[in-house]
Amino acid sequence: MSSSDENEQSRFRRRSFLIGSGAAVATSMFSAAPAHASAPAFPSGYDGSDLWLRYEPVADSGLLARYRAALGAIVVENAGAAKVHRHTANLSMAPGSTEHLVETTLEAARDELVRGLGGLLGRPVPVRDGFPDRAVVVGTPDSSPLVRRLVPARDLAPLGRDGYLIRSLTRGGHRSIVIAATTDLAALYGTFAFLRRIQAQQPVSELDISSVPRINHRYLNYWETERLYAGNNPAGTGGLNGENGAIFDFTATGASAALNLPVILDRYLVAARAMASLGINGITINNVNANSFYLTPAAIEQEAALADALRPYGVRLAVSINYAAPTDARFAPDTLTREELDPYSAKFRDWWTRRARQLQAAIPDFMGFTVKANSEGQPGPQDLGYDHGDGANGMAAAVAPLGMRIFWRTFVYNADVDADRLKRAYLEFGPIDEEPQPDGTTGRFAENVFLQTKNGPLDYQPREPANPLFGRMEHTNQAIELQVTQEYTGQNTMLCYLGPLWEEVLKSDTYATGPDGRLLARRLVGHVVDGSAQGHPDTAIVGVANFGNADNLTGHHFAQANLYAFGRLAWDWTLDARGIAEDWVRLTWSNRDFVVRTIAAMMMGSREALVSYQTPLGVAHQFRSSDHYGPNPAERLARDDWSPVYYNKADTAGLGYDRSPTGSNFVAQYFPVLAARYGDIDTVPENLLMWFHHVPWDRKMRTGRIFWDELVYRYQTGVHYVSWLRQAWDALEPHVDARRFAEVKAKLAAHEADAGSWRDTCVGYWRQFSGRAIPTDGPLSLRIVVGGRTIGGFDAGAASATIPLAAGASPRITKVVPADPAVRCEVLSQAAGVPGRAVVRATGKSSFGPILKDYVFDFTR
Ligand code: BDP
Repeated sequence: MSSSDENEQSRFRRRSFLIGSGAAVATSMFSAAPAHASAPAFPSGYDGSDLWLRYEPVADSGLLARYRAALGAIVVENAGAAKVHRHTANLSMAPGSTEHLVETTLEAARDELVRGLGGLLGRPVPVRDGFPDRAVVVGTPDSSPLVRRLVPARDLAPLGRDGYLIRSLTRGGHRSIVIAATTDLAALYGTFAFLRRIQAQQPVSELDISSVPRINHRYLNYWETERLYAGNNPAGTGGLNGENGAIFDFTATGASAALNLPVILDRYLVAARAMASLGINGITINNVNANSFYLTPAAIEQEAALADALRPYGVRLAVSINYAAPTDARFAPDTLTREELDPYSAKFRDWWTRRARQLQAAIPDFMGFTVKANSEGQPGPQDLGYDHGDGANGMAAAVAPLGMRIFWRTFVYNADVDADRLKRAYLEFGPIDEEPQPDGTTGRFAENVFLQTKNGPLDYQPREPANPLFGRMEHTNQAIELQVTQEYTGQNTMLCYLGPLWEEVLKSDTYATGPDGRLLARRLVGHVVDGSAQGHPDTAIVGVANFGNADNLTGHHFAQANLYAFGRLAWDWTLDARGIAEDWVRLTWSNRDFVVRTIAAMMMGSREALVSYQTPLGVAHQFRSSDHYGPNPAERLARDDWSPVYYNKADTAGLGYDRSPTGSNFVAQYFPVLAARYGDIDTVPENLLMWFHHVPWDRKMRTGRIFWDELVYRYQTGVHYVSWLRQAWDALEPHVDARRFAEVKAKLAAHEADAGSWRDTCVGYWRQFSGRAIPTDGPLSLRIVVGGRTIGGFDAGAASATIPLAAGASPRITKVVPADPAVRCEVLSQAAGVPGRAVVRATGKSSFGPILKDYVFDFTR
């Protein structure tokens, strides 16, 4: 490391030390960027298309030398031997592609090492036979005699099918690193984990790592037609050149017509590598409001080609289906009438068995079907008088002989069931789970049925309590469904890192009890999902994914972090969101401490800030119905339970939905400890207050403020955080490649404006009911002294404040006094005369991170 490099490093260390240390935070965040900043880690035009699989040379020369000394060769014995199934005879990449197809999983591992080590070490690392010194050896006891020799079988047994170990070994004077597993796929997982270490500049000596996923099925649900914020048309979800914005092309037209599957595009393989790097092992390729096109013979051929390309990476395919697909004319003459959709009938089951067989003939490892039935207008068994158990089991019976599964979604809310939408799913599914069976067992759902349940009881809101189904469905396999695509969390405009949201739900205590009525020892939502709470043998986690055909594949550079975090949590839900964020920053932006800490800090507060300026204190679903992006608390739709007013229940008494025992009594669906906690307005966590209670405007809150003031305070704080985000990002300019810097900067500007609109729209609407003035004692409120006069009471939501001055009075601000002494103030500019404008910056800290506001004062006579 050169001495100027060292200076750089220590300066960054000092600066980053300031982050997170009380009042100093603000200073470090808006101080000017270092004058002689070092080069960003990536080329200036880099578009983000490698996701976190970026292998730029290690910049730290000392570290680079150590890596080069330790990693001299790649040994993957018999890499080409275990060819995966290929259906499509002439499977090929589009002309001009840069990625390439592989035929085995070990080839994928080998090629990733060649690419990764070659890139990171800045010179090729050769692939060798035999056992050269300083080798990275990858394989299984079946594929590799060397691995068999180096790793005792008893060390591999606990890894199961998906776990891997990474070990430094010295044998016969040879130093090596062995990445071993019992399956080729797990060896590939280990390979990615090893590369991740080097990307994050961690040591590669004396390694003794093993890792086993906690959940068996780690899937994406890819919604090609809905809530896709990652298309290459930046104006929205759409595509360009005949593509629709989705990652997979099935029906592109015009300029892209020649690129439809079975042609394989680079981005499919980038996605496949990215999924494998996280251990994601399946993808349902179409939206849950399913188009039966995906079951037609022509589509199945295309799907088979896609499956062929993804198979070496261990990513299996599933399809979402429409329950009434058998009535679809596209299958004529093999169609059923509506009356024949009886889930117990042989006709119905045989129809699905035929479809599943066609799929399996082309895709031998096809996983099964995802089903949204009797939900939001989708057909289902209830149309014929059957329940969800009948429907799910009918389909399950049709595919069970083929080894497939049914993922039946619990996102149902039939208004006839109960007035409170949140109660409906459990009222429908709970009794089926509890039903005594003729054979003496309990629960009617078949073994190859997974109930797929959203994390919260409503619909992917920025904050929800955990769905009461977790823990309550003792007798049924249950998958948790998280939304990675940011439908309600800022879409492709707002920077919102969802790691903290998922960590919060996975680590929520269900207070579930066992048959003896005692609290279970392991009872977090994560334990329910990983099967350890209630002994479920099969387990699954599903992320509604955000891949699109934008250059960076996710629309917002920071949306990549959500896919990354989902994958890491799917593998190990006990990881913490901050650690995942830091890893991602190292892989995606830079290893410099200053950058890592600043970006991780930006990410960590971003979700809480979004809750704060969108739906603070538990007021849910205030999104305008047209796009679920902006606010519309006044909206009243034909369907009651789609309407913001149904959720906010604003009136002159207060705000929020009473689900306590004297209200809808939704709380009773939770286990007793939670039911009592949520049911009492004095014990419910304040961040869920309005989920469970209609809160009087003057209720005293824990801060001492009344509810109305606290509400407004929260909206202000959230917006102030976004203002801080912009400043924090600006300070990173010298360290971040130019194109991505500019793209994020532009998004943050829109983000700040839109956050302000959420605050203003909602506060303005609530005010009609509270009848109270907007409080001016926000978190960054201040007074200024001008010409000996002290002036205060500024509305933090206003763009500027106009201050009339007496004739001859100077507009000079001589003093700024923050209401909170911990807030730091700085006069950024004084007015040169009258009329004239001055700007004062206030910076402080909220419970979720730094906050900032630039007060603009217009002086007039
Ligand atoms: C809602 C989405 C809608 C989905 C639905 C679902 O707005 O596009 O179809 O969830 O999960 O949030 O079925």
